[in-house]
Amino acid sequence: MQVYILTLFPGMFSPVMNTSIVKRAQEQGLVRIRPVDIRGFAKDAHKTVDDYPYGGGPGMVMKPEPVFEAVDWVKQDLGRQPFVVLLTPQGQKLTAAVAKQLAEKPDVVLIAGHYEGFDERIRCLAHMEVSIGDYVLTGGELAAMVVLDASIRFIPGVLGDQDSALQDSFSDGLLEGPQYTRPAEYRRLKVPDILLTGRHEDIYRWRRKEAIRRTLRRRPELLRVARLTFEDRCLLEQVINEEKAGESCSEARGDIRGHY
Ligand code: 6GU
Repeated sequence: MQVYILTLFPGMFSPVMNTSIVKRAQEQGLVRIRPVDIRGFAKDAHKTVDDYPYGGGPGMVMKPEPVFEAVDWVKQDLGRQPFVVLLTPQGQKLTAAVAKQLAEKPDVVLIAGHYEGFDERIRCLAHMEVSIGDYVLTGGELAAMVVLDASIRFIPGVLGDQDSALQDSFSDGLLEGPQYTRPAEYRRLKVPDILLTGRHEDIYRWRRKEAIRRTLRRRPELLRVARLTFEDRCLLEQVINEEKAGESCSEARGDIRGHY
C-alpha cells in the first residue's frame, strides 16, 4: 500500500512514520508513506495556499490550485489513478470497515486540509470524504494519521501476529474482552482462574462470553449487527440472565473504577 499525504505540515508525520509498528511496516516494504507539501505547488513568490472567502466572513480558505496540482503530481509519479480521500468533519465516519476498505487499495492519497475550510472545488478530487468523529480539529493531519494507523493494521504482515487484527474490538462487531498478563495476582487483584488452567477450549468460550458481556454492557447497539454464531447466541442468553441476576461484578457496580 502506498499512501501519499497532501498537507501543509509534512513534518507532523515524521514521529508517526518513525515509530513502532508504522515504522516496521515501512521497513518491511508493506507500506510506503509519503508526505507531500502542498505549499510546494503554490505558484506565486509568496507560496500562497489560502485566501479570503468570497462573500466575506471569518477565517481563511484553502485555495484549490495547489491541491489540484499536488494530486496531478501524485498521479504522474504513480503512473496510475490513486484512491483519493479528503479528510473533513463532514465526511463519512471512520470505522474498521472503512479502514479495511482503504487498506485494500494499492495507492491512496489523503488530503489534509487546514484553516477554517477549503475551497468547495477541492471536493471534486476525492473519491471519498472521511471524518474521525463529531468534533472539529484545526487540521486534517491528525485525522490522516488516525486513518493511516487504523488502515495499515489490516495489511497482512503488519501486525506481528496476524490473528490480532481479527481478534480486535470491532473486527467481528464485538468489543474485545478482558486481557491479562503476569503476575497472576497484583495488589489483591486476581487474574480469573480459568485463564490459568491451560484448558484451551474453555478459555476460548470464556473469552467469547466476556467479549459478549462487555459489548452488552458498554455498546449494546453493536450486538444488533454483530456476526454471532449459534454458540455466541447461547452465550449471549447466558450473559443476559447473569446480568439480570444481579450486578454481581465489581466492574458493573463501578466500585473499583479509580479506587486503586
Ligand atoms: Cl477528518 N478533519 C478535521 N479538520 N476535523 C475533524 C475531522 C477531520 N474529523 C473529525 N474532526
